[in-house]
Amino acid sequence: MPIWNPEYECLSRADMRALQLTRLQSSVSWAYDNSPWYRAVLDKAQVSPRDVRSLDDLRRLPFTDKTALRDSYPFGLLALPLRDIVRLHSSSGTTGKPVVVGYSRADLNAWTEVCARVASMAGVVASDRVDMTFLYGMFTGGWGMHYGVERIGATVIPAGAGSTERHLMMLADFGTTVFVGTPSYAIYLAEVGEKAGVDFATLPIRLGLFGGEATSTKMREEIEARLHIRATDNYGLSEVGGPGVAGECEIGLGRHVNEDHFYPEIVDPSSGEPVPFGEEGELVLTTLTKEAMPILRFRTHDLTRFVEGPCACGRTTVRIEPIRNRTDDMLIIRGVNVFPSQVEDILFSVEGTTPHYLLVVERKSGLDSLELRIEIDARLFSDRMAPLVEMQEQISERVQNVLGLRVQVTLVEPGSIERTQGKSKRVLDRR
Ligand code: DLL
Repeated sequence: MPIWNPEYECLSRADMRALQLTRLQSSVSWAYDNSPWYRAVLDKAQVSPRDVRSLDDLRRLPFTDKTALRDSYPFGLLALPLRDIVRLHSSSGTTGKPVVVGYSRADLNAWTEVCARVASMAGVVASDRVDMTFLYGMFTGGWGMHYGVERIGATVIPAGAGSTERHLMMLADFGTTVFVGTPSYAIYLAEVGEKAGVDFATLPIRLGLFGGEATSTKMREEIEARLHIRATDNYGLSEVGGPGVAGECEIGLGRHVNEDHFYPEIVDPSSGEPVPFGEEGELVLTTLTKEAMPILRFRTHDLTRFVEGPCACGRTTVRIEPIRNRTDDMLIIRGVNVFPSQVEDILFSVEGTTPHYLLVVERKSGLDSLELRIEIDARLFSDRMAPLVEMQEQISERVQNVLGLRVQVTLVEPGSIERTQGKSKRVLDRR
């Protein structure tokens, strides 16, 4: 498959490192000279841009955490005056103030480039018709992928988070070939379509670009089977600009990082020290080209590992494994550490479950309790209780065996767990 920008995506390792160093040096200097926030942070840590003589010197710089972005709300991290900012986005923080991100004209151009790369990597070509189902608005997903896909020359259908019936109508009438959105929404679209009698096998749709949240293997297989498409995954986050940080090529082993724009490190979440290559840790990103809001060593909280060796697709950019967990997703229940994805994998290993579930955590008489609510296949919902009880027992036994945790399993009616057009919420922590 063609590579969007071989000049950068296929650089030799030595040339990439040289480019990264030059860009890192100018990015740190730029932040120091133009962002009073970063000047204060670097002065406090007693490091100056001149101390960055090699890529390893990056470790001498302090981390940036989400609290820095919240504390500097709204414009404290900008390194350009507002008259030079041509776009603002913000992340959908559930508590407190959102994180605000500013872009200069050059930033928008670079963002479009990295989004074009991930779309092209996934297989989007100029003749495609692309249904954008991400929310347009302050969320970075809609606009970022919109411009990326448009740069490739494909036809963008900017329907956004509109009505599902309308998406289905356009899918048929416009001959849409590519879906862009969250995996949760793809499942929902399949569900609504199937109910309305749509036969996806007969529609031209062939490819899905999923991002914004993790996709489990089961979810991915289910989407592929129900929508009759090939699913791909891409990753990004608002703080460093939005989608376009990393994407999946046709080989599918890891996600290529656009490392000429984002310098990735993987560190031990507790010590902050780099982990040996190939071991799991927290992804830390430094922007190498952002003018309006350079970010140094951002703690993403996303857990991943570097993938060894060159990729058969021909790109030489470093790869990371798909992200399943965040450090701050981990629940501690009666002293047991549990990632929601572990529970998800167990649920999905049982015949007859669906991808719709919710983990409810409560504290009852001083003790934590975990309830797993899961929708089951409509065909299993009947007057006969025996198969349901058996299934319930099977799930709780597996959870007990794998996680050493007793949980309450509640099988709920098909359609009773809330559906979303954006990112789904899997955990309800009532403690
Ligand atoms: O979700 C940016 C984005 C939009 C990426 C569209 C891809 C496509 P935020 O709302 O700031 O930005 O959320 C960022 O979402 O730190 C991850 O925890 C999670 N995330 C994003 N993409 C993936 C993915 C956008 N492909 C946070 N796999 C990140 C797993 C993902 N998690």
